[in-house]
Amino acid sequence: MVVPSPNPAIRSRKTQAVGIPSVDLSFVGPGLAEQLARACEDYGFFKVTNHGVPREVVSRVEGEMKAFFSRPAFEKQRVGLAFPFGYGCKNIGPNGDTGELEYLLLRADPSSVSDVSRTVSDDPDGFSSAVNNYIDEVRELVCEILDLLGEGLRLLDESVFSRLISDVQNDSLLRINHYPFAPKPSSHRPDHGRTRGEGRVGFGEHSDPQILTVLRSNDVEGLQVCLRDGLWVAVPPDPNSFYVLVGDALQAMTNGRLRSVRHRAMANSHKPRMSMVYFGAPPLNSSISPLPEMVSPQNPPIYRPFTWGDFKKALYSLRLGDCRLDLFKIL
Ligand code: GA4
Repeated sequence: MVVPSPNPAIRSRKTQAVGIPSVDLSFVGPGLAEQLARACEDYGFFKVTNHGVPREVVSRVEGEMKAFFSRPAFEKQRVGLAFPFGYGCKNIGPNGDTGELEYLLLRADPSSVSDVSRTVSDDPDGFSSAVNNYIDEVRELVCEILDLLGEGLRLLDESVFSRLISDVQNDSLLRINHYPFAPKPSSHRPDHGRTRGEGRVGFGEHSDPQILTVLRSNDVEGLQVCLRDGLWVAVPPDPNSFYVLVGDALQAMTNGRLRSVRHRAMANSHKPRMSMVYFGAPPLNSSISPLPEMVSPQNPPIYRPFTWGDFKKALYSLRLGDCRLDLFKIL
């Protein structure tokens, strides 16, 4: 299904049914790496099936998070308010962005998970092991995808992306978003926080700053992605699969050959939605610059080199929907 964009210029375009690419990781044979690289280039977004992450690992962490979000507000707030890590309700980031959601945002490392578990759960060891197992599995999945991408892009060093995520100092994050069901407002009320009568925005339009994002949601719709031609597409939920999104850092490293995908989440009016999002990020001191294979006299570097730490500083000074890579463009 294609959803009209809130941007009138885009809205007026003819919409058409668009399929979202799907990559079966159990496929053994030639062409898998190329198929995956093409999905990243053409869509910046794809679905992964037969990903190898055990169902029990997913359902355990999902159970822990359901229990967490069903606690009274004062108990959830014991984690500490998200500045940027901790429990957040409606406020996103430090610069005034808001959405119809509550969330838990954690560093994806065992010591941060264990700190949080002590305040959120009656069984901290159970909580920690559920979250850490999930993080280990999705990190492995991200590295497998990035190695295939390196192969599909025919890089000299195929592991150049995955090494950044498997580095012990990686700055990856885990975000669990809970979108409580938001009843449709009656038609005579003003259209606050909505995209022209299309429902309320759960999490506004943005791209992810990191290298690669892996997202899993329950069976409730809400995620929408913006394709290269400006069409917004509703992504059908599939709790048995993961969705993969290209981030800004990967766009910079591929000198714009891959582009980070803009996406948003709408609040569902019938059922609560929960998504678990792993953001694969490099260590803070890693240099992010266009790879030599992506640069030629015809394709001069678009971005000046920066460290992941520099980029983080920039993104926390901007709004959610801003195109932060523009700050690093060579003019
Ligand atoms: C968007 C992607 C991730 O959810 C996130 C977000 C972060 C936050 O919630 O703290 C930011 C946002 C995200 C980019 C701009 C800044 C920072 C909120 C915000 C307004 C965790 C991330 O890494 O960048």
